[in-house]
Amino acid sequence: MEKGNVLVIGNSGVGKSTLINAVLGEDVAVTGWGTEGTTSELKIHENENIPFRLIDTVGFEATFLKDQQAINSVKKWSKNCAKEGKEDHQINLIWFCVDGTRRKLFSRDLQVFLRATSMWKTVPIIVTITKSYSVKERAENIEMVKLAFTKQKNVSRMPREIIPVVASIYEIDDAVFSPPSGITELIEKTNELMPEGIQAGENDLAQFKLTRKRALSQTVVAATTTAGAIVGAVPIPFADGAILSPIEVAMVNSLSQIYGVNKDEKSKLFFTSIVEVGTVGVAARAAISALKMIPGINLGASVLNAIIAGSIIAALGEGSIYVFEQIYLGNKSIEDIEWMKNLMESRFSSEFVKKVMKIAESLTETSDPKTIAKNCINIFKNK
Ligand SMILES: Nc1nc2c(ncn2[C@@H]2O[C@H](COP(=O)(O)OP(=O)(O)OP(=O)(O)O)[C@@H](O)[C@H]2O)c(=O)[nH]1
Ligand SMILES: [Mg+2]
Repeated sequence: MEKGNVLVIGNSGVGKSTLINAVLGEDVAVTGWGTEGTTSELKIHENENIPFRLIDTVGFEATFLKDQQAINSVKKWSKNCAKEGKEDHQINLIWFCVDGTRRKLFSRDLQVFLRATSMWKTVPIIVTITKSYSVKERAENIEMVKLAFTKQKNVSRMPREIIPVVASIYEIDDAVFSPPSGITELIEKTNELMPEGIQAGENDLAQFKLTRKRALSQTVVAATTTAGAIVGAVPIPFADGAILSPIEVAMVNSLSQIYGVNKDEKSKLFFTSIVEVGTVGVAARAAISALKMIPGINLGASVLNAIIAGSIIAALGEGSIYVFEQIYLGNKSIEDIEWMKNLMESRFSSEFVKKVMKIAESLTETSDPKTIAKNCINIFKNK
């Protein structure tokens, strides 16, 4: 069976490492007070008795800078996991440790926690209230945690369980002590939620990758649109739409690489067709003549050409992002050329002309290519 990963996270000194040792039944994680016993880097612990791995993290501190370091270390680890071939290092469950003796879950702690784990949007959360020595206070502490989470309103981040624990015996004096408790319950609940956590971890990772790919792609489209607007602003008759095609080919190639769609013998036709749609004089000509017909628009040839060039590239780029995304997700393949052509052509239809006119209306005779490109990108961006 697949071994899931549990991220153990919370403020410094709450007892994360002590809890990990208690669950694994051996002293593997460094614990203690002060800098001596502090966990200074992310560490994975496991043994054959427990069907999941435990990831000990750097604790959050009361200062902004230290928090930032702790947040970044979790984020960096998560991002590393997103790299190809490391998918089994995803996070499947989170234990958010809250100190039961502190009796206050500051909303700040919760914000820091949510930020550090923001990549794992649907992974189940178990809140463990550590150092729950006082049996009397346990119910109150659970309420406190519930309330703080309810206030942040994000339903998918609500904890699935809130479990008070004592990880190791706590002696009040020679006769009075608080025995370990909650550990077996924590293990049981973790096992129970793990199948769902494995699914959620996969989904969150896939979603994260998709969001990253799209963001990266949009920077490529933005840069290419700017380049296109600059080239377009050079006063040459635009009918020579071919002038843009090297830039467009480069853009489409970069986008396909981001989505891992290879350019080979098999996909040749797909690639040539995608650029053809973008370089078609049809769309450009339609747009030019439409623009010339609007009364009151008098932008001059170079601004007009820059608008057309920027619009064609932005529309082609965003259309390509959508197309490659569908292929990456497995919904379509490079054999679906007709689908791609229809989709791209629809992006260059009357909608296109309307958008170009909207851009033209927001600009003036003296607008520079960068401003023009920015307007084009905003209008054509996939929502
Ligand atoms: N007796 C007792 N002591 C505990 C318990 N949990 C934590 N402690 C003590 O609290 C101190 C801090 O615990 P750690 O487990 O090192 O805390 P941590 O969250 O890993 O701290 P950082 O690594 O700095 O983030 C240690 O001295 C532990 O012995 C518990 O259940 N019982
Ligand atoms: Mg520690």
